Amino acid sequence: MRFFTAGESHGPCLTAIIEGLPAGLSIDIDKINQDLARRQQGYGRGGRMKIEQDTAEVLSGIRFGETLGSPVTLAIRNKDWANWGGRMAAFGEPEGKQVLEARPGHADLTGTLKYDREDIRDILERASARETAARVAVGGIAKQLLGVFGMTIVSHVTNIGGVQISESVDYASLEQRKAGSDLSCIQPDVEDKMKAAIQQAKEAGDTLGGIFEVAALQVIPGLGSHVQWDRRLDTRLAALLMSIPAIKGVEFGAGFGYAALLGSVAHDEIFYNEQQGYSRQTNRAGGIEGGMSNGEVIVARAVMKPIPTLMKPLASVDIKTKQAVKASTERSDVCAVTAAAVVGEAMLAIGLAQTLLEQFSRDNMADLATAVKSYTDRVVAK
Ligand code: FMN
Repeated sequence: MRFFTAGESHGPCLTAIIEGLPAGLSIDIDKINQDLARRQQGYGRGGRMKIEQDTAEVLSGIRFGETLGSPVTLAIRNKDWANWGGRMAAFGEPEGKQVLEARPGHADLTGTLKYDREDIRDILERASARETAARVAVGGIAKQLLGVFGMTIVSHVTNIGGVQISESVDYASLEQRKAGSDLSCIQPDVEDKMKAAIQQAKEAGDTLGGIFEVAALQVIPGLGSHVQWDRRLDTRLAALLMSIPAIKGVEFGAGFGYAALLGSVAHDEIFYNEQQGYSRQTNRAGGIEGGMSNGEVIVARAVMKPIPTLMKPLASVDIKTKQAVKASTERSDVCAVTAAAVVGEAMLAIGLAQTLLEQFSRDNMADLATAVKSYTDRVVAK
């Protein structure tokens, strides 16, 4: 399963083309739209999210609620296009003020030089994380494929600006625990502190980052492989999570915490009984050993840097005059870790769906289900 996204932040729409989905997968568009709505939420978001009401439109590949095996095209219209049509027109004379003050931490300066543009807008429109709405739509389809095989994806925010949760999580009840939270945080008292930190940053014209955790439950064991570097499941999932704008680190299971552990306490001991088969009492590996899912919950965390657009801008240079200036201020989020977590869910779902489809490559859902069942009957029932 391959996918591409296209579209500028203030262009007419975002599009995604997904190729390689089996025919006969039932698609519930409402579920995709629910994820799109979740990506728009989170305390600390900017004004743009109040304008948009993202919904996915199907342009190809789905008929009467089922995939056809042909490429699926999804489109998400940008409501803000109504205000930007002139400035973002495909043809005609340039309209509107050029952006010339490169923002530190964004794609502005390097992108403008590399692509030989005069207006930073030519770069920022695509570098903007508005693009991640298209990925969430693709992830919505990947989640529905995984759902056929009992796999589910959840996420929550564990740290904002250094304010960290202290409780450990039972992933099966995660959704209930974070219900009603504006930040996807399971601890209301910690969430209050996170909100206060965001508010304080906002008042100071500053921004914040943080950490989110994504988990995949009921994963079929043996997805991925130890035999080649690029077939390792952790290789793929790390790359997909790192591809989210502003994500600067990814870890699985105990992750960077392994540095402080002895081998005798780092690894998950293996047990066996006839009813349950193989089992473990701990999951420090985060569900992946030897580049393969081991049947435990897959747990990954990603750290997001603070948003680069600051209302109290940093020092920069005007790319035309080369004079010292303050960086540009585009309408912007103060903190978007909660939204990034929804994108993280999508990327995790996409990686697992891609691996599943590579491993059990079939053109239709009936054949895929038969292949997966014959495999799981052998591997899981042992
Ligand atoms: N950066 C901004 O400057 N303003 C924003 O409003 C903004 N919102 C974001 C929302 C989400 C969900 C995500 C994942 C990122 C957001 N970012 C925002 C981060 C930038 O897109 C990102 O820092 C930029 O593209 C440069 O890429 P890099 O940080 O990976 O180097």
